[in-house]
Amino acid sequence: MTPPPVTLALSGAAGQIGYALLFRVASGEMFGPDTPVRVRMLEHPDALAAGAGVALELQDVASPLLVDVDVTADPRVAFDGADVAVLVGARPRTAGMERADLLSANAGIFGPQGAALNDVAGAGIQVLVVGNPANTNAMIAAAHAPDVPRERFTALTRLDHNRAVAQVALRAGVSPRDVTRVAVWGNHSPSQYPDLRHARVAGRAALDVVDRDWAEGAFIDSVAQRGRAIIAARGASSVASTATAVIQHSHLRRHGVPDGDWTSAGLVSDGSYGVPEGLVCSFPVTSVAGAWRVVPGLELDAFSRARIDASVAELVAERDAARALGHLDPVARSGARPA
Ligand code: NAX
Repeated sequence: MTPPPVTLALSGAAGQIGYALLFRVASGEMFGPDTPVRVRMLEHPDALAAGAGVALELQDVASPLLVDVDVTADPRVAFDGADVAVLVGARPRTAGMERADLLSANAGIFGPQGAALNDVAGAGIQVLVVGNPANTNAMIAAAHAPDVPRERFTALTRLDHNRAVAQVALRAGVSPRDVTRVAVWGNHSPSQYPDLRHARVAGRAALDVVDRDWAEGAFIDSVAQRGRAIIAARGASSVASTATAVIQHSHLRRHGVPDGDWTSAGLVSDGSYGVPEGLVCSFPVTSVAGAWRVVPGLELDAFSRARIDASVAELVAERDAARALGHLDPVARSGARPA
């Protein structure tokens, strides 16, 4: 029997990541080979024509899974009845822009999008924020959606997780499939902490396979600076690898993480591991019945604690700046959806 269609709302759909993602959605990679999908492309008004062009091309693959595709600049139209919202469209930092300006510009996007999700999205809406600063944008969107459970808002750190797995596999000379229990903690920024303390390589403790100096130095830098390295080499930021990570994030949530392994995702903190409640922080996670769960009970030594605290301090600073600018002011429940 054909499963019911999934409605995907994708912001920034005419951009680079959108273009890399949509055709894979249409071929069934994101929601499964038999699951029909309705695509709602959300774009900036200036990019509606480009979005319409992408929609034409999407029709041209003649995918039997693609029920329909619409393009709009109105979040309330794009998110109406959506099951999954992937929020990619963001304001990039441009020359001379202060951090506060960047936060404000993005709050002006993610606040109203959160409010629209609150009022019109489907009952089971799941939100993945990709546009940077992804963690704080997710926190702002969640703050504007008081009727949507917090755990439905996530920020993408699966790309960082994949980068970490790949570096370990290269170092150890094994397949990425043999590298498990890597964790990425903190902000999706150069302050992040890719952690091998609990990782396994072909069934052995990772730190018995790769040397500790590398794990605490060059490895962390190579993962945390990977985005910059790609921009320097390619002249453009990570696109196809980001689309892959979006697909995997969605797939792992729905179908679960393989036994004995975990992935990483930015979740609204419930205070786990001393991360202040309400921050959107990357944790090692599994998925149970379609809901993310932080991996409990991991021991954190002094090195890990200091690394996590440093990245969390950056998230606190972003939150405080957003709060000072009024972007986290309490929003009344609209009553648009049941509690
Ligand atoms: P592009 O500039 O190619 O595309 C962005 C698209 O967003 C554009 O089509 C633009 O018109 C649209 N947009 C702008 N404002 C909008 C709004 N208010 N509503 C809807 N759409 C809007 O950038 P791309 O390479 O696709 O990257 C997009 C974002 O992903 C950036 O913020 C980037 O920093 C972030 N990334 C996040 C990653 C992660 O792992 N979390 C990794 C890759 C990437 O760097």
